[in-house]
Amino acid sequence: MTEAPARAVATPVSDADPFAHEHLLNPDPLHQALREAGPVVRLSRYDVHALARYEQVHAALVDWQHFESGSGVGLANFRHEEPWRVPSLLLEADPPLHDAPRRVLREILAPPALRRLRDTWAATADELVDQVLEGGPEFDAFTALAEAFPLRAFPDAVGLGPDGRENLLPYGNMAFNAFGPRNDLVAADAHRAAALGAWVNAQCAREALTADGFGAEIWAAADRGELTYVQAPLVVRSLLSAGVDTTVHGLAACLYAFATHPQEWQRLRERPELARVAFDEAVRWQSPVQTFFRTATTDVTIAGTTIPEGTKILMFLGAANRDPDRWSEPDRFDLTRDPSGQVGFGMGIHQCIGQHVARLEAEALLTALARRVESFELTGAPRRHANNTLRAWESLPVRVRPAA
Ligand code: 4MI
Repeated sequence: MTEAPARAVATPVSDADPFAHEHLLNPDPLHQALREAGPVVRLSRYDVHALARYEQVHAALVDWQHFESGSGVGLANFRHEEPWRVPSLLLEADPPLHDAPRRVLREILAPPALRRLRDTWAATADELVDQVLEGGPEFDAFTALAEAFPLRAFPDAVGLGPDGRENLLPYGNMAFNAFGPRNDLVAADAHRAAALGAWVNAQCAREALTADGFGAEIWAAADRGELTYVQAPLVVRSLLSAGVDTTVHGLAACLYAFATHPQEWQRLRERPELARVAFDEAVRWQSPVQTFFRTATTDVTIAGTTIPEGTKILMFLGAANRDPDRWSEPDRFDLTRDPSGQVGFGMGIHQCIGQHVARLEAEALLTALARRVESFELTGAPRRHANNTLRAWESLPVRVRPAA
């Protein structure tokens, strides 16, 4: 950290690259440094301002009038740069354009609408956990559970056809990399970007979707005039972009948390109704979505630093979720705390619309595990996967002691 020349306020400057592998794989030291540097930090590498404290991240998230999403929520500024795909009608839009797609999807993904999935997903989770445990007490909890469960549950709920589902995770990985700079991670997927994009877009067509899933409900909303027929496939695309990798890494965060906090696992086994709180606390503690950008709609002054109109602001959700000014013992995964207010799902008009789906998946998987697994522990070092936005995993080797 170095000091900028004294002006109204000396805004701290950092030349750190938050998208370097070092920080993506182990973000906590940089997060602490940025929080301690000040309420606003200029990142000289990218010529953007950054917020890492809870107070400022929260304030920016709820102030969509000054911090817009329509110019993109990644580093690329859609005012000057061509987006890599047609912008999302939800994520990369502001009121009033954002409102109709949001309203439609909110209804479709609201808790009452998800009730029909509860028993199905409980059975899917029981079956998966039985299968995994039949293979012996040692396995990779990331691939065998955190990846496998959402892939068994979510695509069917959307109404995807059987073919090509192996493209979902690579597409998500690519989409979340695309919010960052055009670094090595983006380059690594460049050769398949067109093919993955074409597959996903093809799945958004009405004909590609079953008659009984979220996808069909989006098209039905278009029939009722709540969306246009041009908007409908893009709203389906949002489900496919946001609905898989986020949940996979959120569940992985839970499994990692319990593998390293055996007392918390005992607490969950005694009170399985804590599964949902456990998921929210894991989302706070790990923040599967680490960062998003906004763009200043006017010159905005935060704590004495003026952010110029039209420039990007990087919000560190993961840093805000561990800000010691907001959370006591923030680095502890703790089922007795109240994690509500965490910003891992965002806050305000863009707050995650799929969070009830994710929580239901977590509830199904954790409850199934709590019945069958007395304890579990890591058998080796977990491996992270570098992604420009996600706090992602590659491997979580565990050994379990099955319940009697
Ligand atoms: C918060 S993650 C996410 C949300 C929405 C979309 C993608 C990612 C989208 O494409 O609408």
